Amino acid sequence: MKRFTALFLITVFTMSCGGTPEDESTGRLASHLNFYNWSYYIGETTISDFQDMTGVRVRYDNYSSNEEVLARLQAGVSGYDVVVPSDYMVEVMISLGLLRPLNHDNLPNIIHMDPRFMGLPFDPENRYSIPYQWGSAGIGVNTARIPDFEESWGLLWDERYSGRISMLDDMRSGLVPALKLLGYSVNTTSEQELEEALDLMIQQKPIVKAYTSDTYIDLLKSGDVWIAYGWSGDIYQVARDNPDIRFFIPQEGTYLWVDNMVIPQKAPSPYTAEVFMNYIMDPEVSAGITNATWYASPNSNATDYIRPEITGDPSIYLSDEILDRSEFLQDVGEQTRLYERIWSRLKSH
Ligand code: N2P
Repeated sequence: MKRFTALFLITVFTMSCGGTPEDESTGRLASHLNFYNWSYYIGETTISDFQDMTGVRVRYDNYSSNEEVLARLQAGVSGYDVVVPSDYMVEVMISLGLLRPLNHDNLPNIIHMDPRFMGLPFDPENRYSIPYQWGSAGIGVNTARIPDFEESWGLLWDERYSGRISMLDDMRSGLVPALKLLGYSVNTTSEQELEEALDLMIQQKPIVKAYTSDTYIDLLKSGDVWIAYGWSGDIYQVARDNPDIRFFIPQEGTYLWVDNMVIPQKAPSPYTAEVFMNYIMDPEVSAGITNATWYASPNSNATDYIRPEITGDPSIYLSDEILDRSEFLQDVGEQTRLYERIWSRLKSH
């Protein structure tokens, strides 16, 4: 009897902490899944449908930069089952041993994926990562306030719009407009080039209202910001309700990214995480995400379920030609320190 009570107490205790554990051998899913994703990056019913289908409760939490996720994983935060880093960050995380290899037997929906987004250099065999969504960076403009402008990164430096400009807030994407204006690569490791980019950013700082990678959506909506450097889908999400908002890719070129689902090495429920990843690769589920976020889907079979104004928009579904000549961010290895220093000098200036 005593033994029974003890067992009962242990069970109740475990359930209240982390819920029931998964068991891959019997196919039993965990009672909870912790999903850590970019903000404004999910379909309307993506999570609730998964919960209804499986009975797994999803704890959903958001971030707005790759460096934020990396810092958490490096600090040993072990609660996440699925996170969604971009290309270069997958490479960084693999090299630091922070990710867990995937069991492809649990991912049969992989057949739906667009081959152009599989086997990319940061994870050539998709051992650790499966693409989630992709897109570009550019500028959102409130054309009611600024009817005429040149499609250049230079718009972000136009003093007439002082206090109405917002910039992405991380050391890699944050430097892209300055590097592109100067004609340099977004992956430069030249100290000289980065110093020049920093000078430009310092010159711009007094007219910038905010460095932010998530609140610019609200700032554009409210009219506090008229020119936002941001990611394609985020700006399209504002434009959907306000036709005065326009997104463009500056003529100097930009960077593209693919964000990818990965399982951290210390994930509490890696099998349930794979079941979730497989669910996301279902064409209709992936289309549901694109229809809400206006980011492109890396799932070939999702196209039929995506609204035609999205698949037909050349600034969202970029042509192969633009894809070929655009840069992706890459892991710059040791030189990451240089970027960290440049970025913190900008912030403390
Ligand atoms: C969604 C952000 C898209 C991620 N808010 C950029 N990699």
